Parts: sequence; structure tokens; C-alpha cells
Amino acid sequence: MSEILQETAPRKRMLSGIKPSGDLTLGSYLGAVKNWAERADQFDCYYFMADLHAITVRQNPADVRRRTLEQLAQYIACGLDPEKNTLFIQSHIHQHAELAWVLNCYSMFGELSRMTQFKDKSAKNEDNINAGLFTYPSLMAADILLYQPDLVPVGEDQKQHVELMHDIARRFNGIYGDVFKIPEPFIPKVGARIMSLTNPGSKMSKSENEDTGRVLLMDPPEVVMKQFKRAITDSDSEYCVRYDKENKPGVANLMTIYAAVTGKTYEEIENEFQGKGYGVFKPVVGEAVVEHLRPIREESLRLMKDKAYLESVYRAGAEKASYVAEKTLRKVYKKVGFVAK
Ligand code: ATP
Ligand code: LTN
Repeated sequence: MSEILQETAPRKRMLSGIKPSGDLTLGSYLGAVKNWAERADQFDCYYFMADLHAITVRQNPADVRRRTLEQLAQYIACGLDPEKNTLFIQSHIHQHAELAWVLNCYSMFGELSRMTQFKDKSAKNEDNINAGLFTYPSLMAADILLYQPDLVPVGEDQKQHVELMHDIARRFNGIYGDVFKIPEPFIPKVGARIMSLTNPGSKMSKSENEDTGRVLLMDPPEVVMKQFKRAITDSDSEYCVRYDKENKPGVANLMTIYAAVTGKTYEEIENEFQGKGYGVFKPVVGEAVVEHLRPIREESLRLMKDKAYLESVYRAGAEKASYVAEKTLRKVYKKVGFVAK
């Protein structure tokens, strides 16, 4: 009886997105996609390529197009089965931009100004501090609220945006009643913030790191190994593999990566490398990453050759996503007083 109930109860919904602003890194994989794939069977999932968000920073159009399709191939290769998950391209669902406009009118200048990502990206793109960069969180709130999800799995850097989405949704619901379901962020315990391999003080990012500090999902094994071998460890006199984020950030970062790809605990890792130096530790982490990424890389390369298949996936995804999105948007338009078409 309980099995039948379980099967027929509606699955909880999960939603997230990544902008095609660079090639996916080990950081975006461990902080986000890996966790999506691990829960794909338990949830009704909506995952998209956030191309509308990508253009808040100047992009080369050909790169955006290539990366959007590559990202889709990588989502599938990471285990997101298009038969079970709704995979789509953000710009194909016009409701995102429409709801974002409405939510802009319920987002405050002060709260948008406080967003760390806005401050960081403004500092790095001084000649292009555009309005889209500023209102980025209202679009992200729209992305989420359109689909009424239960969970939003993201890395730690997105927590502030998810919290602002809560505030915007509560403000709207406070005026118009329960229009939006307010989801929880899901931030992994291990891997929520992978740091640059050469600068453990800054996040491994797909568009901002120097090439030496990051590992891409599609990097060939020899490149991955090279990156790990030259990873910065720490110049402490202790010279041992011990988890101490404060005093040994480089080693802690490598331990986090190793833990995330092998499932080992920090204690197990410390025991494994007892009496061994960083020269032994770094290539072992590199090899573990290579082996973990190998099937993903191979499957992505295979899928990238099948453009017709990818097209069928994003078209089917758009159809399903737009149905759900339209339902929410209609409700919102009615609530704010727009005359029905
Ligand atoms: P950009 O450099 O263009 O701003 P990004 O690499 O910082 O991009 P995204 O790839 O857009 O960020 O992020 C996609 C998802 O991966 C988000 O949920 C984000 O929180 C997560 N993520 C990104 N980088 C990391 C990281 N270094 N560690 C853990 N999670 C990350
Ligand atoms: N802002 C996110 C990408 C993103 C997203 C979303 C994540 C856009 N819309 C909705 C979760 C839910 C980023 O920069 N990584």
C-alpha cells in the first residue's frame, strides 16, 4: 500500500540553471550539476541554460550558441535523462522575461544594490555596468517562481540571490495572496564553493579565473593532471594533508574536490595520506577527477555530434516548460490587473 502511495504521490519539483558564459568548470559541476543528477530520480526536475543571464556580460554570439548546446549535452552526460527531466533554453520561454519585468516592479533599488555578485561584476566590467547586470536577481527570481519548485540546488555563491527571491516572492504574495510557492535553496555540504587551484582565495569561475586555476569538465586527462600537479598547496611548515580551511586553504580545497569525487570523508583522506607529502597527494586527486569526469566527457563529445537529438530535447523541454510557465504568468497578470487577452 505504502509503495503505491509513494508511486502516485506527485514528485517534488526541483529547478536550476547555469549561464553559458564560459565552459563548465569542475566548480559548477561539483557545486551544482552533480547534485542535480544525483537527485534526478526523486524529483520532477527543470534545468535550463540561462542564456538571458549570460548577456549581462558582453559575449561573443558564436560562443554563447556553442556553449548553450554543449551545456545541454553535458547536463545529459551528467545523468539528467531528458525523458525524466525537463531540459530547456531560457530564451525559448518568453515568460521568463515577462515575469522578470513584473518582478522588477517589486524589487527595490536598495536590495539589488547590495548583491555581492553585482558589486563584483561591476568592478570587473567597469565599462559595462548595464541595467541587466543590476536587475539580474529579478530575472533569476522569475526563472524560479514561474515553475513553483520545492528546491533550488545551487552553489553557495547563489545563496544571496535565492534569499532575495524569497523577499520578492513574499512581498508579492503579501499583496496578492499565495501566488508563488517559496522554495528552499539546496546547497551541498561538500563542494558548495570550489576555489581556484592557483588562487584558493577566489572561487573557481568559468569566466573570470586565469586558465591555470580552473579545470573544465571537457579538459582532456593530461590537462586535468597538469592543473592538479601545479595546484597551489600551502607554505606551512607542517607539510601534511590535514583539513584546515583557514590556515591551509589550498590543501582544504583539494581535499574537498577529492571528497566530492570519491565520497570519502576528510578523516579518511587524512588517514590515507598520513606521512605522505603534497607531491603524492596532488596527482592522486588529479587521477580521481580524471576518472570521475571520463564518462561525462566521452558522453558529452558523443552527444555534441548529434545536433538533431539535442534539438529534439530542447524543443520537447520548451514545450513542457512553457505550459507550466504560462500558467503562473497568467495568474500574475490577472493579480496585478492586466486585462485578459
Ligand atoms: P561566471 O563566471 O560566468 O559568473 P560561474 O562559473 O561563477 O559563472 P555559473 O557556472 O553560472 O557560475 O554557476 C552555475 C552553478 O554552479 C551555480 O549554482 C553556482 O552556484 C555553481 N558554482 C559555480 N562555481 C562554483 C564553484 N566554484 N563552486 C561551487 N559551485 C559553483
Ligand atoms: N544566477 C545563477 C544562474 C541562474 C539560476 C537561475 C540558478 C539563473 N537563473 C535560477 C538557479 C535558479 C548563476 O549565476 N550561477
